[in-house]
Amino acid sequence: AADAPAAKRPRIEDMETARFRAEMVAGLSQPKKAVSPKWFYDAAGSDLFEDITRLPEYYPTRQEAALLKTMAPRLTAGFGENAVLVEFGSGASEKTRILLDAAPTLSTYLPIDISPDALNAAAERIADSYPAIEVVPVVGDFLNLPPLPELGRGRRIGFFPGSTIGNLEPQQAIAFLANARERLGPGALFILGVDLVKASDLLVAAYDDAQGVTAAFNMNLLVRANRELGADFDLSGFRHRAIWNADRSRMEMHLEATRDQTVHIGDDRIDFAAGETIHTESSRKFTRDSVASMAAAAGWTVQGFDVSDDPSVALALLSN
Ligand code: AVJ
Repeated sequence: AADAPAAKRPRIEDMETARFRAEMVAGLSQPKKAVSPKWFYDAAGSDLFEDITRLPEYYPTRQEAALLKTMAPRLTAGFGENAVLVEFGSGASEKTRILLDAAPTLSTYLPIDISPDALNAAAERIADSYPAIEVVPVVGDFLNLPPLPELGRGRRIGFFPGSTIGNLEPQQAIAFLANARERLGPGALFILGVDLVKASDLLVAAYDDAQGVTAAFNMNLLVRANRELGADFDLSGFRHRAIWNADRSRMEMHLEATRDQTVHIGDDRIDFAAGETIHTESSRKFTRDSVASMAAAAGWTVQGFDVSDDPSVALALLSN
């Protein structure tokens, strides 16, 4: 088959791409099409998310950074000697600096992220800025935690800022927190950032900004599928939607088909009816009570719960 046409040559896929393909095809073959938001974060998607965090409408990053700055001395007071900070979904590790600046007794920083590009760049920047801290980056999906290296003898502190926990279904979030508690071991602490329920117009604006950056972030899923999977999504056939689902207390992002169409992903054919959507992300919004019951179901106790100025976000300090 030396003269086989290029399109028929086998395509070599790494495991991550094979997983992306399997999840895209499975997710788009369901009656209600849905794909996990974790696939947003290729190099371009990670950059777009960084752009989102600087948008005037997207308050969570700014509000959380300000709150973290205020709270850092109190949060880090209980770390003790040789503490190990384990960050789940570390991205650019920007907020981490606020904690590191306030935690002189920290010995090790272990960032876990699904995007190797974002992870390595961030780990290098942190190692440069904090020469006394050992930086041990781990590539992986925090829902399917790789074994963590044996590290130090100090207390382990989980750090999960940015309301990323809001992306998880309620049962998934509890399972994640329980698993993290197990992995972090006795005496662990956990600093959890959550976005809080507020007026729906503020929430919708945060996920449907005037400059269209969030729309580009959402559409990047299709761009990535075209590039990595050889799919043939026509981007002009889809539009970004941001919807507040009050019953489930969550913002939803969808990609809505603007006309009937058929898309190919390799040998798989996916039919879309006009108006049909791919549900690409849920971002749950919490209350103090909903955080407390989620934490309790995972075996944690809420030791502190601090709320920012409006638009409000919160930092919960959990202990065993
Ligand atoms: C990084 C998951 C917390 O849900 O607000 C931003 C991602 N999606 N704009 C969020 C996101 C649309 C963000 N998280």
